[in-house]
Amino acid sequence: MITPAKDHGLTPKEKTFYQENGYLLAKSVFTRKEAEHFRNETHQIAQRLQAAQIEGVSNEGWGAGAKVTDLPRELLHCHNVQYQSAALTRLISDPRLTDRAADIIGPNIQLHHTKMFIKPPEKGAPFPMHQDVPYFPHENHSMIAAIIHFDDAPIEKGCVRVVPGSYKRGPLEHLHDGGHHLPVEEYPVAGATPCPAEAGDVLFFSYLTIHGSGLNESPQARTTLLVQMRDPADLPTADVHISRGQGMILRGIDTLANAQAGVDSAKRRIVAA
Ligand SMILES: O=C(O)CCC(=O)C(=O)O
Repeated sequence: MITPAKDHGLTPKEKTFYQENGYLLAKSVFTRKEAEHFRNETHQIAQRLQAAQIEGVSNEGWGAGAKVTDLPRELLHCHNVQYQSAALTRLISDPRLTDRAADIIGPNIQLHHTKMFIKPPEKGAPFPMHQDVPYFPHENHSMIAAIIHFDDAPIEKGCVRVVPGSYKRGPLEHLHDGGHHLPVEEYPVAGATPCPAEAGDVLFFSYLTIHGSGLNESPQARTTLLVQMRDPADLPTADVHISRGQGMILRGIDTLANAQAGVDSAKRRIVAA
């Protein structure tokens, strides 16, 4: 029998699944009504940015997406949406999200970045299979993504796909053309395990888990917010992917905030800069 979690953490069964597979689809973390509210917030952000002709909001996704499909591709995208919507600021520190993340990372959770993706109907861009580690490597590999689904993401909408257990292989060599990705012949998107999700579900996975997603071929948009989080004591090993808001504590405390000058705090300044 599964013992229900007392807070918003994972059940023992979910923890075991994550440890074995390096990913977990947590069901109904948020209600459908809440998801609809967040969906409206993200679509309004996209509309405002497009109206203001902000460059890069609408794009073809990764260049390497062309290796996955010959069809037209489009992605609406924006980093760090917590600077654009108070509702989304509250969402990323919601205990229903962070308590679950804490059962994977540990009690203290630090934001790396957020990014919203709207995969438009019929041409929502695919992501070739990859690990996230080449984008922002860290010493202890505590980094995880939580993809919060704001609408249903069945297979035909280009839901996220994973290679179960792949995080145990550690960082892999990637190709670096049009996004860091794995060879598409060896790692076809269609060959990976689909994680179809419903509005309000959250998909957690390690930055070492091989993942990607297919084209949205359906008549409806797929809308998600990806929250990338780490243990604050886990330091970056490269001065890359620095963005506004990085370092915000979403749960617990920053265990290195009071570190005296030294190797750790000096390295951390790379991130905080
Ligand atoms: O949202 C998706 O379909 C995949 C996103 C992804 O793989 C990434 O941002 O690293």
